[in-house]
Amino acid sequence: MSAVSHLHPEARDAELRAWWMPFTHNRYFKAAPRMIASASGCYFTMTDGRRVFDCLSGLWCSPLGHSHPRVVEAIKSQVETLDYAPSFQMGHEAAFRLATRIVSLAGRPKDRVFFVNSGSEAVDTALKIAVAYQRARGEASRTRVIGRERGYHGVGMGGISVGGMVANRKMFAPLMIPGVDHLPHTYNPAEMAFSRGQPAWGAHLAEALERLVALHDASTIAAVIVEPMQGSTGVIVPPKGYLERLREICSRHGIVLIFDEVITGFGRLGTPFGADFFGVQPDLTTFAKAVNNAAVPLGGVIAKDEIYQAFMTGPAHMIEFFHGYTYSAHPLAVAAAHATQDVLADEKLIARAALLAPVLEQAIHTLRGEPHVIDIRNIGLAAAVELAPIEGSPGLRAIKVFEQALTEGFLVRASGDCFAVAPPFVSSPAEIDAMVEGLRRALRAVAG
Ligand code: PXG
Repeated sequence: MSAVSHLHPEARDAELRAWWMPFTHNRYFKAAPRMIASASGCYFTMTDGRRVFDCLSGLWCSPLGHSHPRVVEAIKSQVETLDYAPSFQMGHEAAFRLATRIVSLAGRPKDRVFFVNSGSEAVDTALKIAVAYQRARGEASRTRVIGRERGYHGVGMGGISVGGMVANRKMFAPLMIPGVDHLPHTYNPAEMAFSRGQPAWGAHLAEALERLVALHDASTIAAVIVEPMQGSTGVIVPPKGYLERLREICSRHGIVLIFDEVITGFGRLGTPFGADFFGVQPDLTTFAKAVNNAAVPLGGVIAKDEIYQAFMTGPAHMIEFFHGYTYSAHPLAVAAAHATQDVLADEKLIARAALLAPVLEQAIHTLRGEPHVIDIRNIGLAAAVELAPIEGSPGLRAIKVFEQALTEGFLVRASGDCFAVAPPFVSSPAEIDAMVEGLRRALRAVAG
């Protein structure tokens, strides 16, 4: 029980009414609010004092755990020195250093970084770069962008257009960018249920891109955007050979390949980026979340040097790309990112995520056979458990498991009839085992 829920219902309603919460069942939540008071390491503390293990690293964004002392210190000292600096025709040194660090971690030292403040902004920025790049290189007819069913690319107008989650799209059709098409998703439970890591079946699904090229003609297609691993929709892992095939088709037809690495960037798969894990390099990479442990909003796009160079024409005093945000490369976000990158490197946390991945895989697959579990998927330090829906009430089973797990002391993320976990890189194997046992108890408690 939170402090707010101790109030008389009318007082509680007044207290809670003004905030229209994002991606939330507002009325359901406000009837029984779940309030977080503080966070430290892998645990949240609720307003009633209960400690809850953070099974999803926030919303996939806090791999170091919360309030890491080095991140806290970096932000404190930055706000005292330079709280804000305009990034339009001015700069601050730490932002340049951060861009250099990011391209070096990505193993793409010649490439460039455009800073934004969220995953959604990173996606819309990447789509704009792709379309403008095609025009700059004399391919102005390439305006079409291709996403994928079940994809999540944030909530900007571009992101929902290429996104493939129906609920996020259906209300907003008139606002979407025209000329978008979608690849089929790669999930086929009959072929891949309970796979560990990448499913062996499904590389041929990338051929759907050839069909879209045949349908629309390559001369109309600017870019393809995919998450290397589809996170939000419930850890849908690309089949072996699938991303390689997409890469090959894009290269052959002059299509920009965008990897949306908002979840997979900075270590979630046990490698710096998803591109490293799968051995496939995109032309543009979006990132956000773990870049600075989410202590201050920050995102960005890594662009191949060749793409950047296509913009660098015309007189040197002219702006080359008419795009940017008031808070691009915000000093506090950048300071938090340097500290996060220091900790990831000094404590070898990406390697630690790789070491924990088999611990999670082993543990999570022991949930096979628990009530209503119809699939379990995992890759790197991420996993999802798919539940059979309650007839007539899709999504309700996962909400019940989510609530029960919270009672057991574990905060998971429910989406549809699936719940996902992606624990902090600083978790111990014992904490991962305890998390899975907590989930087992929750599954059993809500069975029936
Ligand atoms: N791209 C991808 C691949 C994402 O996962 C975004 C873009 C948008 O990022 P912002 O910062 O604008 O929210 C995301 C965000 C979930 C969950 O439950 C996933 C996200 C956000 C919140 C919840 O899986 N991903």
